[in-house]
Parts: sequence; structure tokens; C-alpha cells
Amino acid sequence: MKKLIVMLVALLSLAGAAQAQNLKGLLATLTIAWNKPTEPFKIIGNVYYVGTHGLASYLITTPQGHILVDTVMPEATSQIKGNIEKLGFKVTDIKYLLNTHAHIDHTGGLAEMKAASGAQLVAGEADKPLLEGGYYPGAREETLLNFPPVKVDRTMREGDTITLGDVKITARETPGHSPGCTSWEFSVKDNNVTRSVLIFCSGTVALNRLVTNPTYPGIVADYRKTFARARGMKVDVLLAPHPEMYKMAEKRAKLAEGGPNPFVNPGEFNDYAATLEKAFEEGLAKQTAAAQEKKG
Ligand code: 4NZ
Ligand code: ZN
Repeated sequence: MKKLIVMLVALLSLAGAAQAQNLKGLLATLTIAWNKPTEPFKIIGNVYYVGTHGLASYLITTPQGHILVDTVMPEATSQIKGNIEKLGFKVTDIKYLLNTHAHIDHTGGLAEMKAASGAQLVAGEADKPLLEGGYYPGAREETLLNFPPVKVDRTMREGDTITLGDVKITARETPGHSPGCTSWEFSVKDNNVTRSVLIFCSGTVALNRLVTNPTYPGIVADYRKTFARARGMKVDVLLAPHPEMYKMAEKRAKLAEGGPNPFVNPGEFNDYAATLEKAFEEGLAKQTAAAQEKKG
């Protein structure tokens, strides 16, 4: 189990190499772990995990309706629906669908969930064309990464907010992993203590090209802007689209034992972002060296 996760993380960071020959194989391997079911559960306050074993989807509930952040692979959308109902909530009560970034593993079910709920889709401005086109940035022709296109109802920039009932969610621009990569910041109450939550978009290099014909113009500067921004952010509860990014399984097991909520971990986000920044600079150096070599 642990071994598998280590392998997947390694695969994701090796994606630059994998991209060259065998995207199909990589995607097939990842999808098996991504699509395994898992039990939905309450993370903290009014925030619930409704994703699969390998990909996160979050339900934020209010008496005035709910907010769903991200879906998973297209074929696993029924799992999200099932998980929401299992917790006693209704898909038709979802008012807003939010997206962290326009990659198939997080957008695959947006069109289906939008049709099922009638919710408004909210996303980072620069990801709008990707969501509405259903393609991976810089790889429009790569049909393996295509997903059902979906209309974006509202685009967000840094500091923009959406409010539903007593929940106010603020968009934080964290571009790089995708051009409109948006992290979602809000507060929850845990035992009468207010905690800041961040659903972080992502900062991994993964399949992105950083040099020579980059995934999108300005990608390197965008990643660096995100890491600089992350240094100044104060986050009590880190959540992300890939559950291993914040050790979800470990914390869930601990949560079941009782005691203080293990998802409250101030500083974890800043440490994680620092790790990502180091991996990014290493990835950039590697891609730069590989490009030099090719040039001869
Ligand atoms: S991601 C694949 N969202 O960048 C797609 O972590 C997207 C990612 C990783 C891997 N893939 O197709 O293998
Ligand atoms: Zn991604």
C-alpha cells in the first residue's frame, strides 16, 4: 500500500520522462489506483471527503445548499454521487462546482455533475478555455487527456469570493501547474475554534513542459509566483486534489482514533510548498539540461 503510493509519487515526478514515450501506460497505471473506491467521511466542520481512493473531491455543506470542489476521472463520477448520498446529502442541493485546475483527473466529472445538479461552475479565469475545450494545456491533440467540455459560469481572479449561506470562499491564484490553477481558502469551525482551510490547487511539474515549447507561455514565472505567495500564507488545514499531497489516509486513520483533529496542522502547507519549490527547480534544471543535450 505504502509502496504503491511512493511509486505513484515517483511516477508523477518522473512524468517529464514518461511523457516522452508512454503516457498511455502511465495513465493506465495511475487510473487503477485513482479509481479505487473509498469511504466518504467528514474531514472537519462542514467539509467532507467524497472522492475516490486516489483522487479528492470535497463537499462543503451549508443549510442553503452545497459546494463541490473538483470531480475525479470521468468514469468515476458515479462514485462521487454515491458518496454524497451515503453521507445523507443530495446532489441536487449542490449550488456551486469549483475546480482547482483543468486536468482530466479533476475535471472528468464536471459536465456530468453540472447536468445532475444544475450548479454554477466556478474556475480560475485562465483555465476557462481549457474547461470549455476539454483539453490539456499545450496538448490539445493528446486525446488521452481529453475530458467532457463544460461551460464555466463564473471566472475568478485573486481575492474574488463566492458566498453561500455562512460560507465564504476566497480564490487564491496559484498558477503554474495549470495557467488558471486556483486554490480555495475559507474558514471552518472545529470545536468552536475557527480554522483556516486551503484546498491547494497543486504545484507539481507532472506532465508540464517548462522549456522549449512550454506547456504555456510564462509557466516558469507562474510557478515561482505561486511558491512566493505560498510562503506568506497561513493555513491550518491543508487539502489538495491528490490525497497523498497531505497524507489523507494517515490522518483519516488517526481521526478515527479520536483526540484532536489531525487535519489541523499549521505549517504543513508552507513546508509542502517549500518541498514543491525544490522539486520544481530540480525539474526545471533537468528539462533545461535535456533540451541542451538535444540541441548538441
Ligand atoms: S496531474 C496524468 N493532475 O498533473 C494527468 O497530477 C494529470 C496529472 C498526472 C498524471 N496522467 O495522465 O498520467
Ligand atoms: Zn493536474
